Amino acid sequence: MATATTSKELKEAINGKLSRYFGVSLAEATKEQIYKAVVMTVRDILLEKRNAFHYKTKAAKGKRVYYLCMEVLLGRSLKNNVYNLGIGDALTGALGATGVTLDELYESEPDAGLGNGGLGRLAACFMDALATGNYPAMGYSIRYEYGLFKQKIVDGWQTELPDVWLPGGEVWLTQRSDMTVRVKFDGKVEEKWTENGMKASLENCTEVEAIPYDMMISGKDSDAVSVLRLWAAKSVRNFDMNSFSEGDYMRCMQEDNEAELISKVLYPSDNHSEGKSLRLKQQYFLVSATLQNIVNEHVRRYGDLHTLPDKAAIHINDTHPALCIPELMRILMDEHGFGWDEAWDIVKKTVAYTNHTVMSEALEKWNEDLIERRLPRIYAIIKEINQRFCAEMWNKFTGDWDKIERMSILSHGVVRMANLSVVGSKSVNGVSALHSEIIKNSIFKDFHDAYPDMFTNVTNGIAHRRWLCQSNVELTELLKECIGDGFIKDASVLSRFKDFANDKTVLMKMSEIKRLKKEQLCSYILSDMGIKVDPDSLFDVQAKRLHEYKRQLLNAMHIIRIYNALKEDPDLEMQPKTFIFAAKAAPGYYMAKRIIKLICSLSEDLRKNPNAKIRNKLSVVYLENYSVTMAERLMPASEISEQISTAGKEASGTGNMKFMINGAITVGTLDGANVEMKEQVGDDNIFIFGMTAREVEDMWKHGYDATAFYNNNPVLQSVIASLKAGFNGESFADMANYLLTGSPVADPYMCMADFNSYLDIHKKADEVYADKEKWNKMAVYNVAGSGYFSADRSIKEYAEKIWDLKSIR
Ligand code: 26W
Repeated sequence: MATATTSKELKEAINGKLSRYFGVSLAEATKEQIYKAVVMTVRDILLEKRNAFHYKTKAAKGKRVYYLCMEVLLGRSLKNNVYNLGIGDALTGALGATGVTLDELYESEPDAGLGNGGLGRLAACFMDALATGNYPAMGYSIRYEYGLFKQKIVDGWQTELPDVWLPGGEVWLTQRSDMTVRVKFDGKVEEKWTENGMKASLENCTEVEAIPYDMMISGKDSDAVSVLRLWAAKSVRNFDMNSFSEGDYMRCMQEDNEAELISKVLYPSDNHSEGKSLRLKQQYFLVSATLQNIVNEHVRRYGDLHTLPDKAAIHINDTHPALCIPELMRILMDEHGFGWDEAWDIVKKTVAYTNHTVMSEALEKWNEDLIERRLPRIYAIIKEINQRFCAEMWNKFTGDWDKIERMSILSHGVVRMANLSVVGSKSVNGVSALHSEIIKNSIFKDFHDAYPDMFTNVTNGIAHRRWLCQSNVELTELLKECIGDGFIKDASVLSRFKDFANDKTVLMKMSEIKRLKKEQLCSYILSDMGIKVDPDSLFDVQAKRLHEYKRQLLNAMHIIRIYNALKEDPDLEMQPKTFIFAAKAAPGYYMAKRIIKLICSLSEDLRKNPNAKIRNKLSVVYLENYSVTMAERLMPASEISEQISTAGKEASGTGNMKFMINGAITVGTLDGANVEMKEQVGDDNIFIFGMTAREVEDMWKHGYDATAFYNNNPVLQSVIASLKAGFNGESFADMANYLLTGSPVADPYMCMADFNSYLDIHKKADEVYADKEKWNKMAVYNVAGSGYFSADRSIKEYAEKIWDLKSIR
């Protein structure tokens, strides 16, 4: 079948799907049936494209990249694929008289929320950029049955509900039973002498089937299609007849459930490792299934595994898939007869690692006995890797026991996954210039001393076609009028928009577009949450995971400050403001949930304030259930983007880039990619405040004295007093204590230290906002400066600097 791309062909194809799968014609079909038929049709186009690209890659004997990640936060797919394939008009034509529009179909798609936040969304943006750059790429993750929980706010508290995405999302997945593999857990290592030396195998182990489901991701006007392979766990069901004869039917069924639990649900913590056995199983499940798949395909194609490093780059996205290092060793040695040195050489030339966080609670450490029990062969290999590595370090740093101890993979009964990742990789990179420097001087200092050349930086980027072209059509049209459409494929072209910074008509249009996007957001908030928002107010937005280090609390303190000023003088002249928050908290993270409660109470308190003068000038909105799709509505409508983490803590941030490309102005610390954003737009087009990473370090080292800030600052005193007095009938004395006295625990993110500087920068932002032309000019510079933060650029850097990967043309 030739690829359908005209209206007529698409209509025929959709009709075919409807009659074959649902027994209805286009005229009779429900919206849901049409949605599914359209997706199946698009999927066919992608499959055909992928096959053609596959063929080309094979002919060129091209190297491939394999990107391993425990999370992929895809959001919706239909709009993105239709856009990238350029078949929107044809599809609209095909839908013709059905009465169902393409937009309605887009809206009916559930988000694939198979990720928590930045890490997972980055993986999704990268799949897009890889395809657009014509790189042969496969992403690997888990086909969780339940994605990130749905957030429901009840009386200001977050509650969690399961996210059932498969019924609407499954239609994107193509089951590849032919590539099913088995993953082994538990058991005992048996070593046997064979002709090829000692061979280890696992006896009495538990086996789980890993079934791959493929999802295609189209590039923009390119030949390549990225394949995302998601593994689902299935019980092997070789029923234990003994237990059946004993009538232990229920036990059998329970074992079934245990196997399938592995791919049941995404762990909802972000930047916090829990050390749970099921999570370890998930990680090994992903890693083992993926490596078996990569190795099988390589052997099928090339017959010999010695060439693996020339044909495959295996990338581990944070330490979560780090077990791929011992797993590749296992496969090479136990299944393909390689000796240790040969196998290690291949691993070290193939695997590369990206670090995404320096937060100590996020650094994964598994109990040795857990790994030993669950993965005995892997444990033995890790021990051997460690022994050899420590011996090597002993030669390099003879006598420096402390250093060697710090670098050791095994220590005090735990396996340090970050150390394993560095030891087994050819390259380690951070995700922004600042972060890449910090890891060299902090968590990986010893490794950097030993192998300085291993370390590099690749600053994150975003799929600018999704975050600009698809979610802000109006701004995209304006850009096309001004600078042509070259930026769609090459985001660096956006810099030409600078030339329009003094063009009054363009500045006017910028402001009209922002206004329109704000109105659209307002109607969405009204219809979805029943909350009325004033589009004439300034939209000041903080949207990201809820975490102490991201300092939503500092934002709340600023709002309390304004509230207090208004209570004192309701006639205070000020630009009316709406502070918008969107964030999910890890279910077990009490402090994060408490911050949500504070924001919601503040919001209610303001809503109930009897004085309309106050109400009209200040409001707070907490958007429930933040998701990729919500972000696509939110970013284009934002005017101020809050990127206010304690400097040194946010590895990069990618939300910051999404706001920027939509013309929002950043209020931010010199943290993560904010530093480079400032370089791109110039000091005058970003609002920077607060301590630098070095100042933060110093202050923490020399003792952070919150009370000193409090004693010298009456404004801070009034904010603390208000927290104690409370909002909407509830005291937040606990938060006041947290900020002030370090009780019950100290605020390690030092909100009090940056408070003054934060107020000052907001004052400055207010002044500029009053001068609309100046503000719009800043917005122009931000859009123009955002081109660097395209994922296309990030991927090109990975391909050149780390993977040695060529695009196939
Ligand atoms: C094991 C628990 C756990 C889960 C997720 C630990 C750590 C993570 C992630 C690495 C956290 C994360 O998403 N980090 C974010 O990665 C983004 C993409 O590089 C960066 O932009 C963010 O700054 C960083 O917080």
